[in-house]
Amino acid sequence: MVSSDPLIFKGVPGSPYTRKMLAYLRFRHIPYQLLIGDQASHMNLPEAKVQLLPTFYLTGDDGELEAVVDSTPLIRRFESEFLGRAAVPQNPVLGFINDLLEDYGDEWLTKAMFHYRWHYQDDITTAGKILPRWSNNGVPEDKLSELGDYISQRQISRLYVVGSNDITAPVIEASYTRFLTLFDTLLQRHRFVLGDRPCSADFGIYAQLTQLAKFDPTPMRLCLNLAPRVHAWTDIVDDLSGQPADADGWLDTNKIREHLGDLLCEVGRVYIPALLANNAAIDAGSEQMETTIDGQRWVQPTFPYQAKCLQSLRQSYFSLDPADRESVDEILSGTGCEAFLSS
Ligand SMILES: N[C@@H](CCC(=O)N[C@@H](CS)C(=O)NCC(=O)O)C(=O)O
Repeated sequence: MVSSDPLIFKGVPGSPYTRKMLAYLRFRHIPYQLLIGDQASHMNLPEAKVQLLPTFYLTGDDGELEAVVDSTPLIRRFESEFLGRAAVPQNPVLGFINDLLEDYGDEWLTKAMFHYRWHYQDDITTAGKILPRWSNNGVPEDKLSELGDYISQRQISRLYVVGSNDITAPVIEASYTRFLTLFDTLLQRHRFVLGDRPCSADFGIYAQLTQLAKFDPTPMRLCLNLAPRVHAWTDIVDDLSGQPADADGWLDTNKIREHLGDLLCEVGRVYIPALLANNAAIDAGSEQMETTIDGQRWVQPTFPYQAKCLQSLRQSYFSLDPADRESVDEILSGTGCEAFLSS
């Protein structure tokens, strides 16, 4: 029988969301056991309805072990189940900004991650070589190379799912390089997104950077050239277990605009328009969204999960009291993010 203490989960190093949870658990001092790749398949564990990495095996209300996925709600669950060293700020205004930026990392930066990995030959070759080894490192060489070809073909054929294609490539790439530069500047002001202690948005952004800045050759080169500080930051966030979580580490709400204005403008420039267009296409019953992002054409299949992201962002906004909502309005004003309320 598998016990839920330490937390048991399945993942691989090439899965950004696995890395997000690992770094989060380390910072929170929550004990865990990570089943890497195929280790989980020998353990008679339950299967999740949607098979994603990471998958956590947690004790449900009925006392039975259940498979749970989705890093963002999992983090909220662990925030209430484990006390101390919080990564979701209690201040509601910071909390909303954290939600928004965590989603940007999870849902937008991941487009760059998937795009670079499976668009350029150099990156395809590296990923095809290493990804199968991350899951099955003991397997003979010929099987690994077969598996590498299989994974590469499968992932290349799914590039369209995240909206990476020849039309959108320039938008994704320009957005990644802008992000690198502005994040580099942000890190010169404070160590993290919401000041001098990490929040879940840091772990979301870091997660994509474990691949973009540290593994896939093309985006890694860009990061080393444009923003070596971001490359180094990714190593630092890997293991923050030895770092303090001082109560005064959080940013003052009146400093949010100054510290995060450029990042919020980037989110408003690309991610919010994508969320709104996706939502409108789903509402219209369409399976395809076609819109303009950053002045250029964007075409991709609709993504129902991201309609949920928009909905939960709106819920998080409407659960604020009027004064906090006003503060959020002031912070978002003119960044493009304020459009998240429009249909
Ligand atoms: N929203 C989920 C996303 C998880 C996700 O997309 N995981 C990827 C790996 S990084 C996955 O399992 N994709 C399905 C596949 O590769 O078959 C989360 O935050 O955990």
